[in-house]
Amino acid sequence: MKVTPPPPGRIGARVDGFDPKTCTREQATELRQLVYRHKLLIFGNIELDDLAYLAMAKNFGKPQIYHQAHYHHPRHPEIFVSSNVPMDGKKVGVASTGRFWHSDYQFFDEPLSTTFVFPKIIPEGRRVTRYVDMVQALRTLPAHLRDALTNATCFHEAVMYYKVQPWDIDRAIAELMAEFRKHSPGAHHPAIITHPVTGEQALYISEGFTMSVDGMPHEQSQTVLREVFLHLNRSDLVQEHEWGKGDLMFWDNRQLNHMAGGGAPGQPSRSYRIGVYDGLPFYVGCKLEDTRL
Ligand code: 7UC
Ligand code: FE
Repeated sequence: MKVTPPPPGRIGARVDGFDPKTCTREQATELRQLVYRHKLLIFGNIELDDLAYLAMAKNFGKPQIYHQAHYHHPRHPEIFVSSNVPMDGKKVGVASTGRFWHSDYQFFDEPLSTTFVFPKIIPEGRRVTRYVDMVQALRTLPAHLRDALTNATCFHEAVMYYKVQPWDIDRAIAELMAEFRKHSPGAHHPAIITHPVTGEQALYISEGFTMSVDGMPHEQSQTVLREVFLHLNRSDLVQEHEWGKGDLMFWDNRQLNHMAGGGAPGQPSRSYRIGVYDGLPFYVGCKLEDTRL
């Protein structure tokens, strides 16, 4: 295996020569240490069928089953399908997921620690995923925002990104939102979190899911968040990573916000995500059910 680390101050190591079919728990443990360090790994030259992908992911922890079943692969519920191409003549998964700044499952009490994404049908055009290094974002955060967020918690929810499905026709948006909130009511987390392995602090706020700063008057909370979102869009913080056939992405949700970018709009595209709980608390002080691993 050949690891090419990113230039200093950047995220993302390239890993060549990784064979997912012979991956063991020990090797996965080593690669997890590498992802905590570089925040993102891109494995090159990967060929994987669905079962082998799932078997590999299990070495890294416990695969997640997404809370909405219409995202699931028809035979493997652990595979979250982002696709605009039918499978066996049927709609599969959800088209163009995650095209907004977020950290996966931030809106649950136990967020998703790590994410694999494996593109299966590669769209035409420039294919990138964008990331913001949230450790760097915290280091460069203007002092008045850091002061406002120190010891604060924020509320996160995903209802605004519910993707309307065929069976929702003729139903009121208010009813769809109430139904969504029943099984996914949102979650509160510290605005600044401490990584359980590296001990580094990161800002844990995203434009997609973070709704408010707890206990702050509404106007003030909106102002603080708007300023934080502007900061997170700073061109020196946003990093683009291009991908193509055979690339397998793996990243640490504790330290990154990400935004999916397909190819050109409307191009056929399909990718398979497997979210993996790594068995550690999401942040120091985060409650964890011990049944994970
Ligand atoms: O369809 C999507 O963009 C999915 C998004 C609302 N959630 C992904 C996640 O794991 O947080
Ligand atoms: Fe995502």
